[in-house]
Amino acid sequence: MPSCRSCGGGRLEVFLSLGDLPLADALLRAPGEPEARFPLDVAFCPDCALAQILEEVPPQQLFVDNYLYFSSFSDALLDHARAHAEGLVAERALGPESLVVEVGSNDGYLLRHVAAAGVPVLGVDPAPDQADAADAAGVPTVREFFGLDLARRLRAERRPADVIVANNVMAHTPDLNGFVAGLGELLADDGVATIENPSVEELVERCEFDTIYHEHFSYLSSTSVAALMARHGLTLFRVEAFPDLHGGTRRWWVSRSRPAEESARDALAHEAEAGVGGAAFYRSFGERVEAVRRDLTGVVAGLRAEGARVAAYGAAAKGATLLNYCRLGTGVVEFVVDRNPYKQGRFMPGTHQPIRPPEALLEEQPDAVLLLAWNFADEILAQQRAYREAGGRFLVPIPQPALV
Ligand code: DWN
Ligand code: ZN
Repeated sequence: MPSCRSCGGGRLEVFLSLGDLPLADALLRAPGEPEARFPLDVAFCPDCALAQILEEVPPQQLFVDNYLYFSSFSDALLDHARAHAEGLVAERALGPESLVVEVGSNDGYLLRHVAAAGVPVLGVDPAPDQADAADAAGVPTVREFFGLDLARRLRAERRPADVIVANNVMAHTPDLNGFVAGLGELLADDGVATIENPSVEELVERCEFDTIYHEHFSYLSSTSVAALMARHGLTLFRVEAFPDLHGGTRRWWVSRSRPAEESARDALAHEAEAGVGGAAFYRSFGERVEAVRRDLTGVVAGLRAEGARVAAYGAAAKGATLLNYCRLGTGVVEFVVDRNPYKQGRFMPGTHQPIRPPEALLEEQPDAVLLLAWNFADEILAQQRAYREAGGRFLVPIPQPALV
């Protein structure tokens, strides 16, 4: 059993095994392409409260060789990012003398709003196509993985950062301590870092097991984040909750010098009350996941028995986990649609559904569409009004299967 990737503790307790699954974002160019599978086991560390997977797939294979995720295909996410960028500029009184760095900057979806306010920015992201898109959007991007070494070079070559934004990236980093040490190294003395990731509390409570895949090395809570930061001389001083983003997201604000605010104290007290820092909170999760698999496969089988055609919406990483764990192959779910042109023409990992543009729903008018990107249900259901008015129905899989 490996040691905890945060505290090095040797008491990890596996609470969920999803089997050997393909890489969730490794969309195939052809159905017959060879594809690697890796064990997907999730464990809890009783010493620092970090939930984490045991398998360590090389980040180069996960995020560079064949990575097609672009942040700018969800209006809700773009609105969220713009609001954060504008809020940072105002609250931190940023200007031409400041520097804002985003780690995991993808296609410049957030930093472009900071740059538009006249504030110098720097993106950090090793994914080549996404970095090219960021450069084209006026966001200069360092194409490397972030860690202590890069932080030292950036501080020496440029200047300390007044703000570091890390959205959906800290959980994607196998070397958590190197990542956080890098934050501390790059941050100016009075600087702040904002770290945004889905919350493990909602993941467990809403049975969002499909958000577990090899890209997500850690499943974070305010409790585990506070312990991780303290190890590197940083304080968790503010916690914001976004219950509807990515199935329940937290934004953790950290700094060297700022005292904890009420929101941080409340978040830690709430998690202590809910038991998020203890192993018992996770123990029944596996049974509940199995129940969702049974119910979902039952609903889909029932539809097929009535002669219904079933497709899916969202070639999301979580969609790959769901289709593979529930063994929903092309004989059951015929194809997947997605707005991201980089994903169209590819095939889902493991289950090999072809990925087509959303227009295919009106062309083919399947009876039901499994909503793999359930975290954007409002946006997608509104967008697909014509399909629904023509009688089409969406099957929302999480927290339990529901036809809408
Ligand atoms: O950490 C991560 C989370 C936050 O986002 C990354 N591992 C990558 C990604 O995970 P995901 O692929 O499960 O995320 P999404 O953003 O929920 O995937 C949604 C998919 O649906 C994307 O491929 C884009 C697509 N989409 C669409 O086709 N039409 C999304 C919207 C909103 C739409 O209207
Ligand atoms: Zn630990």
